[in-house]
Amino acid sequence: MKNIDSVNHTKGLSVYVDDIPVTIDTLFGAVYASPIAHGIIKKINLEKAASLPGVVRILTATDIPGINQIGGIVKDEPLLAEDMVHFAGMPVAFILATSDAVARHAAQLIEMDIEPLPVITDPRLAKEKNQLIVPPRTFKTGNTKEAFEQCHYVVQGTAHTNGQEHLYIETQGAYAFPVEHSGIKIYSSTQGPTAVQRHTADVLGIPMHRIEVDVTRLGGGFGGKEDQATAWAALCALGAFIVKKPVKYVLHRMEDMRMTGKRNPYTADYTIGLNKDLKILAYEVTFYQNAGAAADLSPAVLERTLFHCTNSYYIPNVLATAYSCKTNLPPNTAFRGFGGPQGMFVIESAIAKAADVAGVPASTIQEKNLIETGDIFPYGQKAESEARASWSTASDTFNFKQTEESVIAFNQKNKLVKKGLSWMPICFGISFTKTPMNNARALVHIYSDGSVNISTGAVEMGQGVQTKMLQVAAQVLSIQTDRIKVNSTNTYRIANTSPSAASATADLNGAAVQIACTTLLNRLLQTAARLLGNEVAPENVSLQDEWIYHHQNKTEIHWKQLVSEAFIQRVNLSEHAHYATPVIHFNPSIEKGHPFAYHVYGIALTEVTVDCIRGTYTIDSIRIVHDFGKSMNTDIDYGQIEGGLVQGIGWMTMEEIVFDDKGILKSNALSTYKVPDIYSVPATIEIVPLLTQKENMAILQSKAVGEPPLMYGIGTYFAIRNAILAFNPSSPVAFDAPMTPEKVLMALYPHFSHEAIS
Ligand code: LUZ
Ligand code: MOS
Repeated sequence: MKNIDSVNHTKGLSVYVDDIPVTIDTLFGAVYASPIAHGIIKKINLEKAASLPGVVRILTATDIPGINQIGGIVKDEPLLAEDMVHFAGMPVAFILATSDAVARHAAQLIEMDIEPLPVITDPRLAKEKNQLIVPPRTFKTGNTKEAFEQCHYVVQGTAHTNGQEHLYIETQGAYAFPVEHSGIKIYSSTQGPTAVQRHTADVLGIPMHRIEVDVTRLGGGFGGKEDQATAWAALCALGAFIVKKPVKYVLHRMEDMRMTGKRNPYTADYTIGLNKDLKILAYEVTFYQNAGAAADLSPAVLERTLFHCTNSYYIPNVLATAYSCKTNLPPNTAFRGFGGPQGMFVIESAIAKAADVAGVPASTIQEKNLIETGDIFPYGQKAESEARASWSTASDTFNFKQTEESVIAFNQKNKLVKKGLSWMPICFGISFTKTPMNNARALVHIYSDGSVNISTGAVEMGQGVQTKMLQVAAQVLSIQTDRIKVNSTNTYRIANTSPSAASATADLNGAAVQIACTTLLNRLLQTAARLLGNEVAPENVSLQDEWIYHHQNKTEIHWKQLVSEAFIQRVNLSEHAHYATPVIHFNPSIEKGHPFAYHVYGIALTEVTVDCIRGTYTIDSIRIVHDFGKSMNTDIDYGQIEGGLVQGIGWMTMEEIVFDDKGILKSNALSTYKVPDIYSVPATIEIVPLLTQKENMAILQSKAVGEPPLMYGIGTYFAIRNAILAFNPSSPVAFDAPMTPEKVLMALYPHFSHEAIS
């Protein structure tokens, strides 16, 4: 089935926040944000800005009727700065004006007297000063100290990954309307309508039931709108609440880049120990997460890093500690993979370094240590592993041996152009790591004309979740897809939603749709049995392609007639259903449990070519074997793999976030922050499904696909590294992503200093 949005997207008819028709009395908002990263506010001068014609009102923290707080996990994040600023870009005031241009002009006229305080941008320094967001976490299994003593190879090192800008095509934004009885209706570009509702209620000091949040779709989220859509929505709501007029604020790209958090950068120290046979016996790792100036989702991201620190390998002795470090950067946040990629980069670095020391290709160590079904992850869950199946399918399908030999032959023939290969297995746990978040609801109405309307907590952000919701309903009810409409996501129809995140949205909401539709179907089958006569038992009646069957005989009763009869017989044609993932649990006091419904596996084989004069590179091919379970929509799922892969490549190679030591973002526009484009994607992307037909807890057996493929992109880093080593085997190539062309050049010619090259 095609994505239900594809035609309107192509025609430009799909509606985003900025496309909602603007009412004539709408006011436009603009944020005045702190120009410096850390300081004490002495004085704010609003006079010049306030006197600009068209400025209606300027709101500061003192105007907030409820509490000035939007922190989710930790209450450490004011909506508007009070007496301190903690990062450059921190909102201080919100201007309401009659036009967008006037509001932004006024923001430039605000003056602030700030006493600067020392700025910390380095997480290790923050840790030294004991500036932690939450207490550290440690996952432990076996005894690493004893295990290292039995190791033939013990290798230590450090690895760093930088942040990543979400760069959703649609920037953050909201449009809030005052409604009667002091209520507010908010259109928000958010992955978490309930988070917007709850925090806005807190800020306005009113109950949640007065706040309706409505989301039709997002032009991308990638985690950046899981928690960080809240501020703009709450500010618009605050304006609408106080001035009693609609308020709209859609951020410009540079405002968005400057004021919002990004993927958490990490730096880590590792020690890995292997025996003579290259079995990994022990792994110790310490992660320093750069959280930025407030907790936001960083504590949960930190947790997912620990869950993924051994990727798809079985390691019997593990000691992994993670620190969430508070720095003066915009609060970092969820980003596709949510700490998993950061953890996986470190184990892959450790394996690559161990391979250098042992004088074998990394793939030898990777293959020997793949996790098997029955092995226990460091957090206590037993694996249902597809790691080896993925590896061997890829090895056969993509001719590992031959590819390796052709790369060696190429490198022998060519002096100034080198190829590199890498294998990147992935293993990603599906479920929110916070067990209570794994639930969802659906509301399904069948109207008397036989048309169906579905509401769930799922937010469409381009990932095709609404298409999947529709498919689930069509399959259970056995009706044509064009009889079904999926509604916007709205907190008045569906309450207490978890954000659309963790790759789990289709699983959770789809299961709720499945339950609701099954209940409705059973009611209708009882109606059909009554229609067919006294002797007919409902168990012998079924609905197939819109027709009622009795035993396997088609009857004269069509869906539309059945619904119409049910309506006349006063059968309930609406159903609200709740789903909570069974089985999962986790005990953080011992850091053990069964946190994931299942894992998604796969492997990518990456081949790159490096120009050893210029340091530039091209990705020749990426060949993937991916564990889809049984994909319910291959168009959508292949699209997720291609998109995730390219986003992962961007993070690993070209996307370079630069803050100066004063905490000011230098890469603050698309002219200084490079994302992959059509010229930089691999010439060949091949995706092969792993054919397993096992039971799993995914919706219609179709495993979650949103985040896992991003981590295939990590392979590109190691393929480039191998090409560099083919040119200069003694290069001390650092494990320091992204591997930009500049870094490649330095690594090819390490005897030149930075100064000599520039
Ligand atoms: N968000 C969240 C996530 O709140 N918890 C998670 O475990 C998670 N995982 C991936 C992406 N977003
Ligand atoms: Mo996400 S990183 O699943 O919002």
